[in-house]
Amino acid sequence: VESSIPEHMREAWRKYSPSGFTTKDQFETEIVRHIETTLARSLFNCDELAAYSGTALAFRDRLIMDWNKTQQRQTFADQKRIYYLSLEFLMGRALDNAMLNVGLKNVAKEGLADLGFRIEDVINQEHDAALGNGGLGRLAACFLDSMASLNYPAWGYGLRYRYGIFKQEIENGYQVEIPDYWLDFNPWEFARHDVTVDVQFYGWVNKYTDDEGKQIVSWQDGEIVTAVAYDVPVPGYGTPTVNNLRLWSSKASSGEFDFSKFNSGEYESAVADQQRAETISAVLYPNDNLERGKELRLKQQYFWCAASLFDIVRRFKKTNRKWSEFPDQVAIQLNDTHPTLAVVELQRILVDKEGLEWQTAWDIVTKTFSYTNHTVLPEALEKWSVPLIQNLLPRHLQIIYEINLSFLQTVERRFPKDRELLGRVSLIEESQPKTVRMAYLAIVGSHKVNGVAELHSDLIKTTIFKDFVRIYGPDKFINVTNGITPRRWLHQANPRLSELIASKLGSYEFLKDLTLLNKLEPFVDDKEFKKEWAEIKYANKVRLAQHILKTTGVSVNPKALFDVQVKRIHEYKRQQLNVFGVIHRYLAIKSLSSEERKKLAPRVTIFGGKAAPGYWMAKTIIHLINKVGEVINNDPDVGDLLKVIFLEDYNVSKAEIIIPASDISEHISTAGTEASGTSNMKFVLNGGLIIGTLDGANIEITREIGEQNVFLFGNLSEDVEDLRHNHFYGDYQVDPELQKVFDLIKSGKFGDEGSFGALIGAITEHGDYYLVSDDFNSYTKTQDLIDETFKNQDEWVTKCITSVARMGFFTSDRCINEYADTIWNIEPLDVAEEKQVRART
Ligand code: OAK
Repeated sequence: VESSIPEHMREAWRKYSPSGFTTKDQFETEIVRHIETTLARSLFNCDELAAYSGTALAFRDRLIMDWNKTQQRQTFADQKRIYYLSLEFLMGRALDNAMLNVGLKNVAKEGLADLGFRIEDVINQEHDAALGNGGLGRLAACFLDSMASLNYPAWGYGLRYRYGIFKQEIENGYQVEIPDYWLDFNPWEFARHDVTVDVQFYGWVNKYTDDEGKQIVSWQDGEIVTAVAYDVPVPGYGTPTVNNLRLWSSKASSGEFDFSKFNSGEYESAVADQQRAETISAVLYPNDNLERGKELRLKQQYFWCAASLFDIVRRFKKTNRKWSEFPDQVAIQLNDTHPTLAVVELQRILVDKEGLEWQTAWDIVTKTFSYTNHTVLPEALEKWSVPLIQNLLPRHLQIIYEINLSFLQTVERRFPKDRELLGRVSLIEESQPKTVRMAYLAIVGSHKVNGVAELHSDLIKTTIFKDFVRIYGPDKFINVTNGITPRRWLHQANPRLSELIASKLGSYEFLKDLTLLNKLEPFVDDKEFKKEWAEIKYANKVRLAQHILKTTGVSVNPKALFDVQVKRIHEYKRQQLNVFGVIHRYLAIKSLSSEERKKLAPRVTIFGGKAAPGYWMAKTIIHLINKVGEVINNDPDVGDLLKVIFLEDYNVSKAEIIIPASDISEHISTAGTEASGTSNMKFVLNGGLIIGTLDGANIEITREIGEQNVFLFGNLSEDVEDLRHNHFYGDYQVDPELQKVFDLIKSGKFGDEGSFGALIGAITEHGDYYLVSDDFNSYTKTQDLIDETFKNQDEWVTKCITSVARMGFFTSDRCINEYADTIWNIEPLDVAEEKQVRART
């Protein structure tokens, strides 16, 4: 329902519309007003949480005014928009980001100090918005930041889960999952109870010919669930643009919901209906790189796709354009295959609702969509059972079959003699039951398909999507190497380093053009600069050491080399290789005399990451790390030479503490398995070096920063297949040093031999799929080289500075500009007039 104030009355609006605080006094007025009125608290009961709430509300008010203007500006500009569809947005905290982006962090800091609070304590009150699992979800969040910072007219569309990713606790060395109920107080969302979409499920399809001889298809009956929009403002850095992230929440439809049930005594069943509707957006599925084919997940996907598409089409229709212009106004990016039903839904809207011819509609659809693949792991590729879709979305299944038919006909015409090809590329897999191959559907429904790092984009072209390259030609398949936002991952997470860099470069302009970092390189010989650089790293390590002491009770030496592996726990990411390496190091220490030990370089090995609740092997790896830590950390022979830490509940806000404190971080996936990795970029940008395999974006990082600045090891992706083959058919022997590690584990030194036996068995008995043994020797040798290199601190710091100076390529701004130019064909909006000079903090 749209309404607008008549022109002659708008003067009053303009006169009274709030202008937002810019000074410390104005900020204090706002925060106190919010604490006393919005929160009904006073100076007698204002704790840090209340101070956080008041500050957040003050900044929210500011953002929402810019948000309103941005939306008006984008509507008037009437340009093409990009819609980023992602089931995950791993946003983390919003307050610090909002303060820095509008350039008022110092104002807030001083204002809060006047009122008796330290800004860090206030910021730490915020609960992370954790609507994602790992890489894919955090990438979506970095992209939103870049799209706003570059003034692209962009919307994110996702689900408003009541429970985000679970909170992890470690009990007796085991992972325990605690629900993440995060919506108690969330000042960053606006419920739009007037923006709703009714979404249909189940029912049946009625096909008939009307009086004029036209084929009519209608999807009837079934049940209706209502989607309610919740809008989250996404501020750009140093720009008036505030874009929108729209998250859908499910509730029982008021049209559908049977209120008479309440009166007729069926109270309980009425409540049950309501709860069933609300269940759709209740919880984020906690799997990373794994798909389990559950009906509720399919419901989530359709619910979100249908609501988003309805919203996008509604906005397009207001412009009164012809349907053929839809792709000139709308670009939709599919973040992996999770939103692929949107392809089918748009075809349904155009054909069934709007009466377009099939082929006309399909041309519009394929010009609108594009698809990003984020993994080659077979267990993560989505395949939905045909009977499941038949029951839940009967009309969509028909449309999928029609898309498939016409696709296979074109393939047959072009490759008439290749019968097997048809079976291989069919959107339907002839399994028991039949399944729909969602990645194939996404390819057929898109004009561009991209991988997320060079190696990964090459791999998808030569392996999982090989046949499609033959069919469509190579130009449809492109690479867009991932990136990260330097605002959160440098300026916010590491303010002192950001400040030091700015002092050398003369401004904070590098945060908007990261290639400017290359101007740091001449300073690698500047003694004073290097000293300050090292001091900042040390201070970050002290801060992490304090966090470790507080959360684990273990005291670590901040002068030791901090070796960090934080990411989801997965066999392909090979935390097991790391922990076996730790045990190997422990054995080495134990074998030395106390004199010899004095020559060793002390090290703290830090792990963090969640295991999917049903992923038993990943949970066993967590258990082993914790048990190994217990033994080593309490062994007096070892002392400071080695500490092993598992940090509970790794998430975005913890990453902001951990990453700036790392000396070496581990990106050690089996070559060919990690599509890109993005934390590798974050660590290097924060002045840490990396040990890694030639996998994902490690390869491009190496190319940019130079081989002498990276510790590479292990087999190459092109050799993986042969090695695996040899494990079964060759004469296979476990690496002898690794065997000693296994012997120690099996001796019961770390307890629980039973379950750890399975970890070992995977390598010794079941083919070592992830090549742990093949890479073990090269890994430990490279770790020794790291120890040697770290002893020469001057050389080490040179490597760090040089690397940071060469990291400009990995900003998500570059990445978004590439998508805009090569896939979306969309321009940023000119905001020069609006642009205000904002004080930087
Ligand atoms: C999650 C669920 C299904 C499919 C893929 C993922 C996922 O998180 N993939 C990760 O995406 C990141 C962003 O592109 C990459 O950096 C990671 O390598 C990849 O594992």
